[in-house]
Amino acid sequence: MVRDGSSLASMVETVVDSATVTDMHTHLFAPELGSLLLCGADELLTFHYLIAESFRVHQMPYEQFWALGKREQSELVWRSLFEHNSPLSEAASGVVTVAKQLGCDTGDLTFNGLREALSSVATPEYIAKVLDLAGVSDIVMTNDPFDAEESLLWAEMTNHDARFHGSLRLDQLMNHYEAIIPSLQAQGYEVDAGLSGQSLAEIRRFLENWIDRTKAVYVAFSVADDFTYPHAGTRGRILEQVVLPVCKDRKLPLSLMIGARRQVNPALRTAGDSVASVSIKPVEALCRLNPDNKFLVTLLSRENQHDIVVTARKFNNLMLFGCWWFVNTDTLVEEITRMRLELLGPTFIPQHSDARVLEQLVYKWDRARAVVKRVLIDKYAALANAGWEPSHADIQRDVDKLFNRNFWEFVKR
Ligand code: RAT
Ligand code: ZN
Repeated sequence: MVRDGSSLASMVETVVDSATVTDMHTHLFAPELGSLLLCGADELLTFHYLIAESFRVHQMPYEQFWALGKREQSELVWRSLFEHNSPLSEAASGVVTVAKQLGCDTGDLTFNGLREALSSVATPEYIAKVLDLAGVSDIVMTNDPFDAEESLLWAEMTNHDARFHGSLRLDQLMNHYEAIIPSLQAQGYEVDAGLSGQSLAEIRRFLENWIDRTKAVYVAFSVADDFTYPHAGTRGRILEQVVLPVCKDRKLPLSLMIGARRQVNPALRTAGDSVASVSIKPVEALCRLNPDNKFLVTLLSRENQHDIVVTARKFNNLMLFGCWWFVNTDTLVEEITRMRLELLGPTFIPQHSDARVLEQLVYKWDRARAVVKRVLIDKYAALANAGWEPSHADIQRDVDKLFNRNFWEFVKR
C-alpha cells in the first residue's frame, strides 16, 4: 500500500505517542522507599541541573545558597531562571512542559502556581497520574548499597511496587574502595585494603546479597577518564574477579556510564560534576575478552558518540543506551539518535530519563518521543521513497523495540 508522506508521519506520531516506555535508568525510587521518592515544585526546581544554571544568574556565594532552606532555594532558582531570564535551557524549559501537562496556565506561570499544581507527596494516585502522563510503565531505580539511608530502608522492606525495578550501583565500591571498607566491615564482610585473604570472596558475597535484596536487573558503575581495562589495580581486580564473574553467573548486564568527571567544582556539591571524553579501548577490551558478559554502555561526551556506535557494530554483547546528562539536549539527542539508527538500525536503547524527581518523567519522555518521531519519520520516508513501505505493524514493532524490548531482551538474554 503506497501512503503519502503526511499519513506516514501521522502513523509514526501515533505509534510513538502511544508507546509505553521502560525507563531503564532513573534516580526515582519505589514508593515503599518512602522519602527517597522525590516530587513537587521545590524538588523540581532544586534539581541539580537547574541549581548549576541558576548560579550563573544569581551569583550568590555558594555557602550562602546552601544555607538556604529548600523553599528559599527553589524560589531563588525560579527568580533566576524564570523571571530574570526566559527558561530557554533544556532543563528549565522542561519545567514549563511539566507545568503545562499538570494543568498550569503556562501563559501566566508563577512560582506559587507551580507549587500548587504539583504535589509534594507521592500518593499512589499522583504516581499513577504522572506515569500515565509520561507513558511510562516500568522504571529502573539506581540503588546504592553504600547509601546509609537507602540501605536501612531496604533492610526493612519485604516487597515493593512491581513497576519499579532495582539496579545495583557500585560507584563507591569501584571508585572509592578504601573509603567503604569500614562500611563493609560493619556489615559483617571480612575485607581489607590489599584485597588479601577472603576479601574478594567477601565482596562477591556482598554483591550477591545486594543483587538478591534489590532484585537488580543490572549492575552499574560510572567512571571518569581514568578507566582502563585490563587493569592490575584495586578497581581492575574487583572488576575482573568479582563483578564480571557475578554478572556472568547471574546473566546480568554490567552497565558502564563513562566520562563523568566528579566534583570539578566541589562548592557546587551535587551540581559540581563535569565531563571528559575518553578512550573507548577499555570498552572494546571488555566486550572482546568477556564474550559471555553483557554490557550496557552510555558515554557522556559528544566527542565519544561516533566511536562507541562503531564499537557496538563490532560486539553484540554491547547495548548502547540513552543520551546521558550533558548530551541530553534537543540538538545532541537528535544527532546521536540519527547516528545510532544509521549505523545500528533499531538495535539500541535511545533514551533513559535520569529523572530524580517524579514529574521530570513527563518532560523527559515528551522530549525523547519528539526526537524519535522526527528521526523515524525521516528514515521511514526515505525507505518509502526507495519503494519499501513500512506497515503499521512494522513501525509498532520497531518503536516497541526501541522503547522496551531491546532493554528487556538484553537483560533476559
Ligand atoms: O544526570 C544526573 O542526574 C547525574 O547527576 C548523575 O546522577 C548520573 O546520571 C549518574 O547516574 O551518575
Ligand atoms: Zn543517572
